Amino acid sequence: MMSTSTTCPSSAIPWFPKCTTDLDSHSVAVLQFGEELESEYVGANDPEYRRRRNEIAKIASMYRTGQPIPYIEYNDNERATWKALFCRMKSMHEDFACTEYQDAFKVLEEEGLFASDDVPQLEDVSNFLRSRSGFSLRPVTGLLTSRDFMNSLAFRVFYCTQYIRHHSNVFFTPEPDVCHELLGHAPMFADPDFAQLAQEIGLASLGASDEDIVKLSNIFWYTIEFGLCKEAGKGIRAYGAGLLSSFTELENAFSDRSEKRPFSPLDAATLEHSIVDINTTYYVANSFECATNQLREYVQQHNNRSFKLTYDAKTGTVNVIDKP
Ligand code: NLE
Ligand code: FE2
Repeated sequence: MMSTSTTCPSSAIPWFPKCTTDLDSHSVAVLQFGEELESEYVGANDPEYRRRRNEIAKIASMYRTGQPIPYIEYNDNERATWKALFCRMKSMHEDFACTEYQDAFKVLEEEGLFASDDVPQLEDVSNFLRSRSGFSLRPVTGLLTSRDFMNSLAFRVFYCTQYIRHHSNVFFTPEPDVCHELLGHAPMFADPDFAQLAQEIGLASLGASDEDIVKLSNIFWYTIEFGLCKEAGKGIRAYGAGLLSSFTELENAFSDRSEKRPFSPLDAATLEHSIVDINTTYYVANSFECATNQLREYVQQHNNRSFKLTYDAKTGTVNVIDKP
């Protein structure tokens, strides 16, 4: 997932976006198993599925900041995949999802944005999130570099795929797809404390060294993507999107087969993981606020940038301040 286009001599600061329109030049997906569909999971041998994915990806590749996200008319097959996963996950969320997730999910249902019979539209969900936490969604064709993906979070922009997983593997896919973005990520971005945690990871990634990007993307992985948290009276709950959108992953996290550790950014930063298999280790945060403070401290001590940044929430821009 590492970027090659933005690598540069260790003394130079890698280019980074200063505002959301800057994202337009850096939202080109890099392929892993995305468009090439090499993985057994992602419909490699289904030409109709490949055609459809490319069709949807093309829409995302033409997207520019400020435009509404084009609606996709999902077909019967795609809607059936959504419905199967939606119903299965919904039955698990009451026992395993954190309260913030459940609360936002309820509102999404009440507002008619989430229902089992059709795939929600990114544009509608993006508008909902903007009104809740200032986060908005932006369509993307597939996996980006870790750097580009995390950079956008600094501006409260979250890249979302719009294609849907292959119907042969509904309950686990190694790739992000629209089900993962919506069932996993979207409800969490409605919560202000969670939104803050995600933005802090983004801000730390701006102009970071390649080495620090790897560490931050591991932290992202073990929090936003696969994080667990403690809840008073309820024990451990899931807040990571890869758990909330996958029956197989969620079941694994709450079984004895996986290790649970207290969240430590320093530890998570160097813990490797496979991107095609379920995880063997998960980190449990005390709260989003606590995780954000831990992250700030980690960044201060370990992120070796030669400059400081401030974020202006009113204009959505970052200002670079040279370190004294
Ligand atoms: N394994 C997740 C799912 O099936 O929804 C997707 C993870 C994407 C990082
Ligand atoms: Fe994700």
